[in-house]
Amino acid sequence: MTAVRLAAVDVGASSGRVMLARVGPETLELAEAHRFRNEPVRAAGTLHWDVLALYRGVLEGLRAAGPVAGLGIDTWAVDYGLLDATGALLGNPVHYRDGRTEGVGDRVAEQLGPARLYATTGLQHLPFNTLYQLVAAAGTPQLEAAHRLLLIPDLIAYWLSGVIGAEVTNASTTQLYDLRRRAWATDLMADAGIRGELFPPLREPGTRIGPVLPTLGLPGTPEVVAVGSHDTASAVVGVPAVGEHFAYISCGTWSLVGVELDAPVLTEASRRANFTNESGVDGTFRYLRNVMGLWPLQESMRTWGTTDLPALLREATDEPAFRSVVDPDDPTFLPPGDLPARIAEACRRTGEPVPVHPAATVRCILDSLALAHRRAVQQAQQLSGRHVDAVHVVGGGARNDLLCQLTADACGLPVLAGPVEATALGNALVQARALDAIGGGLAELRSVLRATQQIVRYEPRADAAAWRAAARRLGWED
Ligand code: ADP
Ligand code: LRH
Repeated sequence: MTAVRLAAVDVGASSGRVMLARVGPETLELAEAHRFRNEPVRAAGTLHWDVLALYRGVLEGLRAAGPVAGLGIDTWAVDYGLLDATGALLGNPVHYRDGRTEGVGDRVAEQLGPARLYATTGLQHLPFNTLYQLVAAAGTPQLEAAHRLLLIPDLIAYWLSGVIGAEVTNASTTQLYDLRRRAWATDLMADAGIRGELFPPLREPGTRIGPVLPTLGLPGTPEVVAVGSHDTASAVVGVPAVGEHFAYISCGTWSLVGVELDAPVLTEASRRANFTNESGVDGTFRYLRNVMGLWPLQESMRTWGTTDLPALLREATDEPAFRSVVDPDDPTFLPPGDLPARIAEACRRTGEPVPVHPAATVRCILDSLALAHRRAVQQAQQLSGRHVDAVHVVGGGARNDLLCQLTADACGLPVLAGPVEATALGNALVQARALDAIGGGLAELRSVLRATQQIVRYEPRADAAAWRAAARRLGWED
């Protein structure tokens, strides 16, 4: 087997990138061909993804990457574009942070039965699950006219290859996918008033989709490969863990905190704790909870008009610990806007000291996020019975020294930070395997990661009592 050149297209909520990878049994090299901002646009009161700007970024990146044997696409989950009968895009995809789903999720879950929903889909209740977005869009001319619904990575794959399909790891985030039958949950769709024929045939990660359309004029004729097209699925492939006793935090705009399992956990306790069972590569399950992640920090920086994150983090490191803590998953933090004001308001509501300057707000965000990481790591273990002895942090958050140390302290476990581009690496590894440039299961793919990628270890400092006390302030521990 010789190493192949591949392009990994990874579009996150804050930025998109096309990474050029060289992958073989002992080779895993990654270089950034192109990075572009992902800037949502509010128009006529609705928050949209600028999907054509993203597609342009993808094309520019593929041109910059040069000839490759394959390319794979992953993006954030749940959102979709609608196509008419000729394959034309109907309108701009709506952003999951748009307000259209307000109140819809609770009502629909009640109607369909929360226990039935969980038993069928295994999914946590998030207000923006595709199911709820589609119910919110019911009756709109756009949805009425739609012939097909494509999740965002499948939409980009369609534009590149002309082939329509729905990759399973991302389909499993819609709350319209039956995780045990590994098929669309057509009964649920019917009961929710959603047309089943909108949904294209499913395809497994690690299968070939087809060659890039020659009319695009891209270098070579790369094969478009279905990877874990949900970015978190690719990120978890890219976790350089040994064995199974590890937790992961895919830490970027969101923190996705959990364990990798061979079977879903569908107990009532798991449902009540709002843990999700998303389908992973090689038949695994991502048993995790969405934690608000670095979004409050990103959005605070936007409010302050600053881009100098390293300076802010240096100042936050010198701030006193645990002065103010909030629940990062407070639903008021979900929509875009003035996050520093909302954090101050949450502190006022709960009797915490109100942070008075940006460094104090940043420290509050990071202490609170580390506490939420602690809670999710503990609960993932309790609910799944899987004991963990280390926490892997991957994604942009792995560059945040303060957060990694606080997470190690909060969890009382070593944190292994990196790779930052785990998602692109997981994407490239699955492509390489589909193109026969590398063999083996997830354990073998991860051993290539460990041999080639830089990982930083943070040991927990002995202040367990202080973390317990802080968790008590949020009512999370007795
Ligand atoms: P997503 O895929 O959701 O867009 P990423 O994995 O790219 O997110 O992570 C983005 C986050 O990484 C930013 O919100 C920021 O907090 C963090 N980050 C990026 N660069 C740095 C840095 N130099 N130091 C610390 N954190 C960083
Ligand atoms: C992370 C992510 C996450 C989803 C959210 C919508 O980028 O895919 O796994 O819950 O976006």
